[in-house]
Amino acid sequence: MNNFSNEDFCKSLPKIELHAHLNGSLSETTLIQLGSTNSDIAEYQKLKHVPPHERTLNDCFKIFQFAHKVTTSPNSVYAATKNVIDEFFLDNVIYLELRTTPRSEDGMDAETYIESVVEAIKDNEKDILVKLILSINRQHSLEVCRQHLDIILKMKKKYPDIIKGIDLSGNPHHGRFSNLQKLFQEARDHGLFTTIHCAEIVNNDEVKDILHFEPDRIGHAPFVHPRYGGCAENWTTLQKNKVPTEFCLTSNIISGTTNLYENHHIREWINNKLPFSINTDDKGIFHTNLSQEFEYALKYLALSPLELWQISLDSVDHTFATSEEKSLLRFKLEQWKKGTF
Ligand code: 6MZ
Repeated sequence: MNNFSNEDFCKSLPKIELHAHLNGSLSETTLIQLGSTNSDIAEYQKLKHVPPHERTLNDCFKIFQFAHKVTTSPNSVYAATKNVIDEFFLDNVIYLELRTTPRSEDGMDAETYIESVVEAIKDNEKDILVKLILSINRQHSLEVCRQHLDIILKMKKKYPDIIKGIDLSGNPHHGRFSNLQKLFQEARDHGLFTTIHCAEIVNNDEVKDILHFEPDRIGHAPFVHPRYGGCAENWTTLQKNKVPTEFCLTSNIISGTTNLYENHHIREWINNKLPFSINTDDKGIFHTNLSQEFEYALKYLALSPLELWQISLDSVDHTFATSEEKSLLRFKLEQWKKGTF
């Protein structure tokens, strides 16, 4: 193998990012460019500096408003999206599935919001393939979720090559998947892939509903395995369904769902040979990037460089890309491997 340091290896490895929320991914440079005040920037980045035992998942959800304050016009949403894509490209991410929640602001309705994100994706000229997942926020009323789904379906018809999936996210202390399941089924019937944030708190009844729905992917899943407060029945279902899980190591550490990288629940997936990908979640809020997340996996989970390459390759299977696009991504990874190992 080339004489890479761990850091250089993880940076150079072509990577697949499947779980990145647009407004949580804004960098300090972007916040400054979009006119954030110094105190708002400090608030947006504050989690990093709060001692672990004093952070909660609820604290994280207060932080997004500081990004939302500056992404209130079509131009700022466009610029934010463009910067996020460029930053992932510079981190050698070759495929990015960005997700975001439709939002209405004065002078920008939810359709215009989505159009602005799509425009930035269409204008991307860098060598990174970008797709969009639209999020339903579980904190919203059923009526708002319904309205958002109608807009999402309309936009998906207009941009079928870009808008690929629908996500359920937001504060897990609010809302229930069972109340929204029909909407997700409708989205699926219209050809959208589904990914659901799952078990960010201990909630075995909801996890059961999510796993029986058999989404294309689930996000995080810290409290599914019995060792972490999940129940045996759900773990058995997951082992049977083999739904790919999107892991976000640093996000779980900073939001307090995991205490140490070494103890991360990803181990159960590795030990049981279950499918997964490694992702950033909110690289701005959690001060990370995908190379760093891979480096943590190398360091704390005792994975080898070749195993990290294999994770990148396997992640291609879990993308919402077309089979031609997947072939191209696999080709890039194989080429890189030939020149590296
Ligand atoms: C659940 C999350 C999240 O949509 O405005 N979001 N939902 N769990 C997480 N892990 C900590 N991280 C982000 O990006 C910000 C929104 O994404 C969801 C939240 O609803 C947040 O408001 P967008 O681009």
